[in-house]
Amino acid sequence: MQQTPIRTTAPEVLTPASLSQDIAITIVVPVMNEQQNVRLLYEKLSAQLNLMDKSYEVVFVDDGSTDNTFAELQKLYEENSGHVRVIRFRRNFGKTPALVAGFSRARGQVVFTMDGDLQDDPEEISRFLEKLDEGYDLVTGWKFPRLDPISKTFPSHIFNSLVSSATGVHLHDINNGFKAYRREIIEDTNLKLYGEFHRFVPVMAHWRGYRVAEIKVRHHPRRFGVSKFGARRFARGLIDLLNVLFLTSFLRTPLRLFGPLGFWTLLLGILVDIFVVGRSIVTHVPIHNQPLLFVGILLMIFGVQFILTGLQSEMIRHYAFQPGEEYSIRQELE
Ligand SMILES: Nc1nc2c(ncn2[C@@H]2O[C@H](COP(=O)(O)OP(=O)(O)O)[C@@H](O)[C@H]2O)c(=O)[nH]1
Ligand SMILES: [Mg+2]
Repeated sequence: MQQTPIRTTAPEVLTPASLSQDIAITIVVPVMNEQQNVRLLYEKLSAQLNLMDKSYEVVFVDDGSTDNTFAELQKLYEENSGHVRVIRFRRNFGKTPALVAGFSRARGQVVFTMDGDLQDDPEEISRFLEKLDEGYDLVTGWKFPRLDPISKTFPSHIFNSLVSSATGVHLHDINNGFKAYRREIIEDTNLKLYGEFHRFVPVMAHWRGYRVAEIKVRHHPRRFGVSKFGARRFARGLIDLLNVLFLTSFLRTPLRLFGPLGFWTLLLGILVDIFVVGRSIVTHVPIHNQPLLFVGILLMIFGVQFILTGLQSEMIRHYAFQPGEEYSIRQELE
């Protein structure tokens, strides 16, 4: 891969894996119950990567599969040791932890993530690399046309529009598992991935100043096995969106969110009660006979609570602060 001539800043933390970077590409494949797919996928992947003449490793993360996925992976490992690595979780922990486990072991200069169900096409790998060479740090795939049932594509469309308008990161297919990362991103200890945050990596990476791009990729319908992403995970995605919005905009300055909110609520409460008092002077209706009085009181209490929440959040922020987390360096000339 063509690199910029200027030295890139060394990762802040050197993991043992990053010390032996002699592999061009790592492909991390999270799998859950994909017994019929993993071998075919590996065969396609290795054929493609051999064709491209790149050194590579494929890290499968078996996330508590209850079928024969692990047995299949074990066979693949025995037949292709050196190229295949397998991590097996004790139980199902979710896609994000699986990707994080894969990242922590990846040795490649470029790290791909890819679904294990043969819906992503390994032939697209070279197009991802070309895009990275244009100077991007993260390239994410846009399944086009997407060959999934409407019950998946419709919610996904809504989700993508929501994320796009809420975050300002305009991607068409944020949930796509097929992505390529420059090593720096996966070594960035400030990109904290937990819960179901894997889908928001482009948003968080963009927010830290990484250059994010999208390319259209070919997509295949699922042939074997079943989809695991249904309505429940969609709902979790929405909650996570709110969370990510908060984390990327106000985490570092919580009082800026809660302060104005509290101030305006408090002010509104005060104005409402001033109005109540004024009205009682004019109409001689005692204030305690005016239900609006209590609305005003409630608003004032909420306002004070918001401000206190903001101050408490600032306190947590103060103690949790770590030097270096508020910036992200692209290059250093020294
Ligand atoms: N590690 C892990 N992988 C998962 C989990 N659920 C699904 N996957 C994998 O994520 C990829 C995409 O899942 P899939 O069910 O095809 O989702 P869809 O393409 O959105 O229908 C596949 O490789 C699955 O095996 C999970 O709970 N943990
Ligand atoms: Mg799929």
